[in-house]
Amino acid sequence: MNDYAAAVLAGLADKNPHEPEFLQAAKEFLESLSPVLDKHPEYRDAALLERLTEPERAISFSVPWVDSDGKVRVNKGYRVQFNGAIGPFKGGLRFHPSVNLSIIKFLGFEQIFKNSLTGLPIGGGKGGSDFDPKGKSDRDVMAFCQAFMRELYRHIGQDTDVPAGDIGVGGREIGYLFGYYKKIKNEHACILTGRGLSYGGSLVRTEATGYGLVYILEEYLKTVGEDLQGKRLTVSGSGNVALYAHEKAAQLGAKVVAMSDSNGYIYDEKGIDLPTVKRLKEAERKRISEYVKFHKTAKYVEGCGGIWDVKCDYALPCATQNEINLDQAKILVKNGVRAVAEGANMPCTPEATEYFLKNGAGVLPAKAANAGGVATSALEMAQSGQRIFWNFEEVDKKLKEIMIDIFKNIDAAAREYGMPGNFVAGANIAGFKKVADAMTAFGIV
Ligand code: NDP
Ligand code: 2IT
Repeated sequence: MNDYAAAVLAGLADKNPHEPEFLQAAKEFLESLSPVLDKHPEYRDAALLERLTEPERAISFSVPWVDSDGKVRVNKGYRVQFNGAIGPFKGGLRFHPSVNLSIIKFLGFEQIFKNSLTGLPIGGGKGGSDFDPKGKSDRDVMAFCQAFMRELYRHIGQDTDVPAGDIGVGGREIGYLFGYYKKIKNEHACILTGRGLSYGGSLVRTEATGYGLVYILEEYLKTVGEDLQGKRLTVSGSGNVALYAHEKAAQLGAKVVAMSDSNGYIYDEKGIDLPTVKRLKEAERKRISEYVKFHKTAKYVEGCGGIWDVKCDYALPCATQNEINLDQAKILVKNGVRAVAEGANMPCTPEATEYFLKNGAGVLPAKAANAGGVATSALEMAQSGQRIFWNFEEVDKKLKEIMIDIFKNIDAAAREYGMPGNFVAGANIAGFKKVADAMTAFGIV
C-alpha cells in the first residue's frame, strides 16, 4: 500500500477501534487508491484523505416514541453527512436492529464514491436507526417514523441532505416520514426520494437498484462474450433490490434458482416464481419459508448462508454486508460461478473478493453495481426541481445509460492503472477523482 494511504488507515484504526465495518470499507478503498496516490503527492500536502475519511458531520440522536400498547420506547437515530463536495448529501436510511455508527459510517463512506460514479451532482450520506420494523403494526411503524423525523427534519433539506430508503425503509416508511416532514415544515419539497407516485416520486425508483444491477451485469457479460439467456442465478435476499434484480434478469432470459431472507433460503431447479415471492414479501410481509406451501417442487432450507451452496453461473448478493465469506466464495467458485454482481452494500468480505478475482470470476462491486438506485433518486430530484414527470421508458432508458457509463468508467480506470478486470479498484479510483477535484477546488474548508 502507498505510504500515505497506510498512514491514513493506521490513523483511522487508532481513532475508530470499535468500527470494524467502517474500517473494512476504508481499507478496501485506500488499498485501491495506492497507484493514484503514487502519481499525486499533492493530495498528501492537502491532507485530502484525512479530510475525506472523517465525516463532515455525524449526528446521533435519541428517538423516543410510544407504541400502540402505550409503552414508551427509545431507539437510536443517526445521520452521517459524510462528504458534500459534489452535491447535497444523499443516501438511504436503514432501520434494522444491527444499525450502529460503524455501519452507518461504512455505508455513508461508500455512498460518496457510488454517488460520484453516477455522474450526477450528489454527495454521500447515510442514516438510520436500530428500530426493527419487522413484525410491527403499521401504527407502530408510523409512530416511530414520526418520532424519527421530529429530529431528522432539522438536518435535511432539498439542497442540504436528501435521504431515501435502504434495509427496512421502503414505500410505507418513506410515506410516513415525508408526511410528517410536510406537516411540521409546511413544505412539499424533495427532501426524501423513493416517494410514492402520488406525492412526487419517480417512476422506476422502486425497480431501479435491481434493474440497474442487471444492466451493469449485462454490460460486463458482453465483454466476456456471455449473456443472461438461459443462465442460472442465485439472488440472496427478497427485499427491494433482490425482487427487481430477479424481475429484470428473468426478463432477459435468466432463471433465478434460489432466493432468501434472514431466516433461510428457497431453492427450485425449475426457477423461483417471482409473483409468489413478491406477494409474500412485499404485500404480506411474511417469511420466505411460506413459499414452499405454494410450490411443491421448491425446498426451504433454514439458515440464509447456505444459499451460496446452490450451483449458479452468476451470484447476486442482494441482502446485506459480509454475506459472502471466503468459505462461501470457495464453494461458489467450485460450483462454477463466473460473475458476482453486488446488489447489497459490501456483501463480499475482502477475502471472498480476492478469491473471486484470483479465480477468474468477475466482481462488479457494490459502489458501481447498485448505483442505479441512488442515480434514479437523483432523477427524482431533477423531476421535482422542474415540476415535471418523466414516463417509465424515459427513466428506465436514463438508468440504463447511467449503468453502462459506470461500467465503461470503472473498466477504463482499472485499465489505466494497470489492473484490467479489477472493477473493485476501478470503481474506487473512478469514484474518487471527481470528489478529489471538487475538494481541491474548494481549498481547505
Ligand atoms: P429490504 O429491507 O427491502 O430487504 C432486505 C433483504 O435482505 C430482506 O430479504 C432481508 O431479510 C434480508 N436481510 C437483511 N438483513 C439481513 C441479514 N443480516 N442477514 C440476512 N439477510 C438479511 O432492503 P433492500 O433490498 O433495500 O436492501 C438490500 C441491500 O441492498 C442492502 O445492503 C442495501 O444497503 C442495498 N442497497 C439498497 C438500495 C435501495 O435502493 N433499496 C440501493 C443500493 C443498495 P428479512 O426480510 O428476513 O429481514
Ligand atoms: O445504498 C444506497 O445507494 C441506497 N440505499 C439508495 C440511496 C438513495 O439515496 O437512493
